[in-house]
Amino acid sequence: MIRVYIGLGANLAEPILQLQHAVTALAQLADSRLVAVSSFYGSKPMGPQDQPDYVNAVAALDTTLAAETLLDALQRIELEQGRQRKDERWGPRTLDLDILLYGDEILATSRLTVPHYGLHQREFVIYPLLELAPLLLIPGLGALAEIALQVPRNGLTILTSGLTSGLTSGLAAPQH
Ligand code: ROI
Repeated sequence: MIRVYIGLGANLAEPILQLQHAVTALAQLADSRLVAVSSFYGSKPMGPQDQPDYVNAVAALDTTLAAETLLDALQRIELEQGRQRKDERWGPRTLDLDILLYGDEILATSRLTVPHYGLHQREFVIYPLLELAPLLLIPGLGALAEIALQVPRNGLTILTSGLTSGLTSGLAAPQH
């Protein structure tokens, strides 16, 4: 089993519901076990400011799926929830699912960059991840807690508490 962290984001069409649906879909993924979900956070849009605030969260998943097979599954969930690929860079979206970390692997294929390229700059990724895994080491970047010291919260707020209580069985598992 590989411990994977997935970033969830939405800012259209009832974003909290979008994330809740996505969590349900993640819990049903083949060859995988959903371990924990962070609180849902409200965040200011990164990129163009003329779009609604985002709802963001991070999920921890244990999986035996290969990274690109997992990516296929995540993109299928995005499409099922009405994601439309637009030309506009960094525009609004009904659902974004990003593979942030895939175990301690560093991947650079045409489809996938892991750790996610924006991870260390994005407060809406760093703080939910910190909630799930305060001692996490990011391959090539160092301790998550050290990275967080460099990243202001930028108005990040907690909207709903995490779903970790019902899913904690896996949380005690070692990260590496
Ligand atoms: N901004 C925030 N706050 N949250 C996101 O998930 C997010 N996703 C994106 C861009 C458009 C870069 N901005 C975001 O893809």
